[in-house]
Amino acid sequence: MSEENTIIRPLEYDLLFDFLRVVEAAAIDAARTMGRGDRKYSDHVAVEKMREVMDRSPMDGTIVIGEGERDEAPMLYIGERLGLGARPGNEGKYPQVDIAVDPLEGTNLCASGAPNAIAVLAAAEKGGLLHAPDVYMNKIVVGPSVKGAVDIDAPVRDNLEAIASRLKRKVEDLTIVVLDRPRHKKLVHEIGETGARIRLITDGDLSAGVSAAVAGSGVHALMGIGGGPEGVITAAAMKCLNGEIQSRFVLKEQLEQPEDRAKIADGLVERMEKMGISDPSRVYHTNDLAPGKKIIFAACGVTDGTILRGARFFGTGKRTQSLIMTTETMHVRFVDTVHVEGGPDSFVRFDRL
Ligand code: VTB
Repeated sequence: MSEENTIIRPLEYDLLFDFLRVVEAAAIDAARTMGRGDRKYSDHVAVEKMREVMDRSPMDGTIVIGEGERDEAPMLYIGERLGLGARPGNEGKYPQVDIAVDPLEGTNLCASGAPNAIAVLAAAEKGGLLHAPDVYMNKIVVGPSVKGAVDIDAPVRDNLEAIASRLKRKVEDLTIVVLDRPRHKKLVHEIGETGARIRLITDGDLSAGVSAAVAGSGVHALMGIGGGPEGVITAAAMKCLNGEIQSRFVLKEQLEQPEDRAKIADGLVERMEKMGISDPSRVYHTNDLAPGKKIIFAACGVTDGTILRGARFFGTGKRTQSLIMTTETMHVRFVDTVHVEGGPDSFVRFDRL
C-alpha cells in the first residue's frame, strides 16, 4: 500500500465495534449453556465463538493473554495471530493490535447460573499490554475518587480508612469484594475488624474490579489474590474508567494453600523473565500492566451482574448488554443490543437500562 493511501485512523474507529461484536457473540453462546454445570463446555463455546468472530475482524491481532500456551490450548493461545491482517497477502494492511482475552470470565458462574459471568477482552497497540503469565496476583482495585489514596503494602485498615475518607463515608459503609478462598482468611478477618462490609464471591474478580471503578455499583474496592491475566484486563478497564489497580505477582512458594500451589506450573520465574518480567516481586501499577496509549476494553454480560445484564433470549431474537470503552476518546459506552432475528414481524421493546 502506498503511503498516500494509508489512512492512519485511531484504533477506536477501526475496531471498537468489531470488538463489541466479538464479546456479544461469545456471551450469547456461553449464556446458552447457563446452568448446565459444565464449566469446561461453557468456556469452550465462548472461546470458539470469540476466535471465529475475531478472525473476521479488520485487524492484524496477536493474542498476548489467552487460553494458555500453544501446546495446551488449541484456540486463542498466546502468540496466535488473528484477523484479516493475519491472512497471507494482507501484510501491513490492517492495524496491529495486541489482545488479552478472557472469553468466559467466571466459568463456574455461568455453569451454575450465578451472577457476574462476562465475556471480556482488552486490546492495545503492540506492546500496550503486559504479557502476564497465568500466575496469581495480589490486587487492590479502586475507582477514580480513591485513585492515589491506597497502597497495596499498607495495612488493610489504613487502606479502608483512606477509601472511606475519599468517598466521604464511614468505613462501615464500604463494601469490599474478596474472592471466597481459604487463602483470604486473614484478609477477610482484617476487613471485618474494621467494620467494613464484605462481599465474598466464588469467581470473577475481573468484573468485581471493574465494578469498583463505576460509581453507583455498590462496590468500593476489590482486594485479594486472583489471576494475573485478569489483573492485566482489569488494568485496561481502569485506564478507561480513571480507576486504579495496584498489584504484585504471588509466586508459588509464597502461597500457603497446597491447592493454590498445585495450580502453578514449575519454572515460572524463568518463563516470566522471558516475557519481560524481570522483577516479579515489584508492585505493578495500572500503567505497568496496561502501558498502551490506545486501549480498548470490551465486556458483555453472560449472566445478570452488578453492572451488566446477562444475555436474554426471546422468540424473535436476543438482547445483550455490553461495556465498551477506549482511552482514545474516553467514551464509556453501555451498549444495549437487540439482535433481531424473527423476520419482518419482529419488534423491539423499549427497555429502561
Ligand atoms: C480469579 C477469578 C476467576 O479464578 O482470578 C480466580 O477472577 C483465581 O483464583 O474468575 P482460584 O485459582 O483460586 O480460582 C477464577 O475464579 C476462575 O478462573
